[in-house]
Amino acid sequence: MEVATRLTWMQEKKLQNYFGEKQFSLLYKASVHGFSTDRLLQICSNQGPTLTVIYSEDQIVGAYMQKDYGEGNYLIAVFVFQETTITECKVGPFKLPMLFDKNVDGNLEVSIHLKEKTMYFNKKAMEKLGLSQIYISFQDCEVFRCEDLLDERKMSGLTELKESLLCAIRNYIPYGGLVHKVRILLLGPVGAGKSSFFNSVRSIFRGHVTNQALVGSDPTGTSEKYRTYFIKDGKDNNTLPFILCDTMGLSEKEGLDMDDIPYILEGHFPDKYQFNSLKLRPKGIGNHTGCPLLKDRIHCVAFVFSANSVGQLSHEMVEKIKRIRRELIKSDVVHVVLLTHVDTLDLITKGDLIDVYKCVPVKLQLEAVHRKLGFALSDIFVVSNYTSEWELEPVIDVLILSALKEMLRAADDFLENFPLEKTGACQEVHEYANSGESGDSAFGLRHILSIDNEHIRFTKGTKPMKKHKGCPGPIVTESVLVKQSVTSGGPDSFMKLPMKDQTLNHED
Ligand SMILES: Nc1nc2c(ncn2[C@@H]2O[C@H](COP(=O)(O)OP(=O)(O)O)[C@@H](O)[C@H]2O)c(=O)[nH]1
Ligand SMILES: [Mg+2]
Repeated sequence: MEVATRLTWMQEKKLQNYFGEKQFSLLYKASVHGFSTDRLLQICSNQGPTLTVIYSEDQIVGAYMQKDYGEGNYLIAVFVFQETTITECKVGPFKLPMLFDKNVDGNLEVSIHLKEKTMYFNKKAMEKLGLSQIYISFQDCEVFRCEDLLDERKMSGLTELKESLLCAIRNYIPYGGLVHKVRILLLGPVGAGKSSFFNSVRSIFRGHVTNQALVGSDPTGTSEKYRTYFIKDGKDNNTLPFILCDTMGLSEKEGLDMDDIPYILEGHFPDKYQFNSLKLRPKGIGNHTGCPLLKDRIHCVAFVFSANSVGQLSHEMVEKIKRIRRELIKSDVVHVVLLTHVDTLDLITKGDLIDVYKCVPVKLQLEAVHRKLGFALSDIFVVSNYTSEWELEPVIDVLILSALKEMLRAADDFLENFPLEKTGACQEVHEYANSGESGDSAFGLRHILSIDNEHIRFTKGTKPMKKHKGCPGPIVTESVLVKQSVTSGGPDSFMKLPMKDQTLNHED
């Protein structure tokens, strides 16, 4: 049976951080292994640094030993832990096992008598530690092995995990090859860390910390532009199979206009589109990209919230987010949540990021998001963005890459369920071809020579299609427009219709 500590998560964390970001493994517990010094020394020798914790009625006291019991004379850090405060005083130097020697009363500043369940402090130590008596009686005593949270073994495990995530993301092919790159929309309150997330992803694939997107520059977020970011893999020209779309932040009064959201989702806004706070959004296509294709639309939405403020989202903001969620559910867009700023939560250190979902303050925030906004716990991913670091850290990279991988999965779910007929592709091509529209018809489909289930043949020199009547309307898949192949093709340029199980060789 596993022996459990009496320390609460918060107490353990506080001690871990206090003694230099250590991880504790419980070695000995007097109430289980016996109140015997011999037994304690037998179990706890040759274990490296240890922390001894004594539980009295109303406080926790103890000793941190930086060296092994078997070694020479050393100083010991004795501490008293009351409520949230740790008071420490150094005692010694002496041989560490002497701490448990009953016969040294008066010779040492502090000693622990297991059999009698008492701990002794001389007057000086008592005063330094703010205690009111020289003897404390206790109920239990525990000894922990203390290891660095991020030791070499863990670091090499993290590096391996990072490499496998990088490999999975680089080799990702969107579902059915329906598009070449999936578009992930980052949506969330001003200051949540959307732009920082893009910068962090870019940094990881660049191999060093970089900042392309402007971060935290405009607290109102009102002058922001819509940005669609391609990300290069390393320094070569290959771009990765996803595009991060960074929006103006949501806010109670100003910020992103809710009416813009369907346009963003359908892919009407070009890169650098200036959000129009005057609501002069032109009807139809106007300023927006002519006719969005399946590749232009959003395939996954990542809501971004800061872990240290998600609990305080206003009622208006919560309602806004719920409205957007309803819109997404209506249009079958799969969405996830990114919880940023996790590094700023109380007691969380870099080492905790290894097992971040087990940390109590993180769990509390996950539950708050779930309760307040209704997102499933399994759809919430925790990250710490690169904001002040100079160098990449595998532990941060792994969190960001894991979240990104989940977003690609979500995009695949969307593509898998996206009804092909909804793209309007096959139907429209047939309709136009059969309607006999000629001259400057919207798509110049008079240039189609023939259509079968797999190919559309065009006459030489067909112009790229510019306009689509009725836009914004049904989305046309990328293959129908075939800009490049039509203009540069031979007498009978042809392209494949977008069958779900086919991979289209089309350059963006
Ligand atoms: N400590 C910490 N700061 C962050 C994190 N993400 C963003 N920030 C900071 O939060 C502020 C707002 O970030 P920004 O990316 O501009 O938010 P946006 O408005 O959602 O694009 C900036 O000062 C960032 O440096 C994070 O994960 N941890
Ligand atoms: Mg931003």
